[in-house]
Amino acid sequence: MNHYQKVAEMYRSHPLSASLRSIRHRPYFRSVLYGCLLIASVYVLYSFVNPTYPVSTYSSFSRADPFSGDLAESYLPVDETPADVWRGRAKSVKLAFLHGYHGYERYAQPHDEIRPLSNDFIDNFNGWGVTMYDSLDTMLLMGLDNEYNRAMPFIEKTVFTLPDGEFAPFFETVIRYLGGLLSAYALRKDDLLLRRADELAEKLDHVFATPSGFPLFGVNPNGNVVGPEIGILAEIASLQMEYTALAKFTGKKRWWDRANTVIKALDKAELNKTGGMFPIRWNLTSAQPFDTHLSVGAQADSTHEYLLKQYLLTAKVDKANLIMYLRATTHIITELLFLSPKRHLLYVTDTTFSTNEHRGRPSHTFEHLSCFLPGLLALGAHTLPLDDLASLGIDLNDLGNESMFGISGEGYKLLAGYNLKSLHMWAAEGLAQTCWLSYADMPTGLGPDEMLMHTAGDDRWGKTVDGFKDGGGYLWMDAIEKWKASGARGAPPGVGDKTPVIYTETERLRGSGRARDYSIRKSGYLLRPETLESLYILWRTTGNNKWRDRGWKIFESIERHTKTPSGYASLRTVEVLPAVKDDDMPSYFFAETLKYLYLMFIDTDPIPLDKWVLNTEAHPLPVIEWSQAEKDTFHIP
Ligand code: DMJ
Repeated sequence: MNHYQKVAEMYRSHPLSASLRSIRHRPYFRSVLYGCLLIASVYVLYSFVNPTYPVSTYSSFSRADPFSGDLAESYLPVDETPADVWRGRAKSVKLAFLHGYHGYERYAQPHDEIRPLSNDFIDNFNGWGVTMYDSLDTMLLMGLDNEYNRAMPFIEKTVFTLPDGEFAPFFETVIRYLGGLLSAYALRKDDLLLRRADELAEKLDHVFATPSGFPLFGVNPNGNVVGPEIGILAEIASLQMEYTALAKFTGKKRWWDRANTVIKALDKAELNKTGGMFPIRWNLTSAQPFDTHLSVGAQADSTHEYLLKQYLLTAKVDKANLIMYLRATTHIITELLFLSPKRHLLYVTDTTFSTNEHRGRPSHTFEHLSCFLPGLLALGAHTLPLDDLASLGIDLNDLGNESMFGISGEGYKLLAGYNLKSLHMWAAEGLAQTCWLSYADMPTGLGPDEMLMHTAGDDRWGKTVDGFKDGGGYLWMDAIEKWKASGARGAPPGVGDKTPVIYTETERLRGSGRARDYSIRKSGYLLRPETLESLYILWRTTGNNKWRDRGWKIFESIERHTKTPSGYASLRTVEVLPAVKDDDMPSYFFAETLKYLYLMFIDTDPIPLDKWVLNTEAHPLPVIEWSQAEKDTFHIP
């Protein structure tokens, strides 16, 4: 008798097996046994078709009082991870940075980016060494002086020129190169960095040769420019922070004028057709919107981000940006946020208006790029007196306009009656939860680039149960009332922890399975930062360690599935194991992804959110207070 036969015999002769055998042979027990099996199979089948998920619990939600907006320490789970473990995690991130950056230095410097599978290089952002520029301030924050010192001679020698017929993409050049130089200058005060930043801005300056003062798409430092008359929102209006910081550091009025022209044009734009929010396409001659496509994702994201951040960067004196931020977020919250039908995932999508349609039509696309929004909303709730706008002389009622399409002005009135700070935090936590789940649902633990959310009718987060026109209450208004009445139990719709659903291989191949409430449109993971950015800000603003824990899980997945001998590689798909890599390591991986992870795990806060503001490429800039002399020179009221 071999080993397996012996084991089988042992089980056969076990008294329990014997009694089960005897039960199986008695007709009464046999029917009970088969009955139970039948019930169990029906239950399993039913759960597949109509799955239930644990209801969000209050304990997983970090705010106690929707009206005061105060953090309730007693509700925060205790961090069970010892401090030295967090320190070790921060060190692991630093080692990851070194691994990737040394790969770049060895195989690609001074070109733009390394190809981490072939160890080739690519010049996709002017060929001036974008990885170095984007990495400088992360090195300084991580205390990597050797790497910083090795980069400086290259920074000094870069020739900001391009062959005829080639153009620097203005937006990318500003957020990566200029932002990188200014941020490193703010941290290290090395004059070379500022000199190079100023010189680069000079080389790019022809790009502003439009009647509106909005920049064109691209510029050759020889003076030639390129780009259509219809520009893209994110590309024409994401320079305010960099040019304001440059003006402050150099004392040059021209740089402030560049920023201020854009701010003023945005402020004067006609937004009645889009509910007070900026659409994606703009006419660079008239400085007016060209379409009605509203989004916080690709081609739009950073402009919405810069409304709040420019206000914070300029020490909260520039009210125009604040008001534009309040308008944009009111429209986003009331019209662009949706709940999925089964898991009640809160997500943000884009909408388009057909002629004279009162309400935009949602695409239900949910982009990884949009996952910066929860962090932005949390940052706003943390830094603005949203629960007391009157203290700033602002009444939300006045911001709405009865003739607006998309939102009738009524939305503003409704929101004005409630605690805006809590609403923004709820939206932030619900959205961050969905962004995190898009990672946790995948076998790689990394999130896809784009999802198509399932819908069952009009699931706007802010929709009334009976329909807007019938004057019913908003869902969340209902939720607040119920919450108050119930003594604060249960999270608002879409907020709170949910269980991940990882598909089996059969479900993946079939393209459906247990309800996840979405299908995947673009399944790659491009080493993007947005979800980590929001986890970082939520952790800082709520103090709830669950966000930080999730950051660590994502880092573990990055290490496990994207690492190569010379760096880290984007994934072609997050849906299969072993993960399939792409020959690509974007510079923002060093500027943003690894920086947010590091800042999340260290036990100090070198760039507090009330003293530093991160540009859209995560380059921190210090809050700027204008002196009277600067106000006079720059004509700042
Ligand atoms: C970054 O370059 C910036 O954050 C930009 O604003 C959009 N997203 C990429 C990374 O995903």
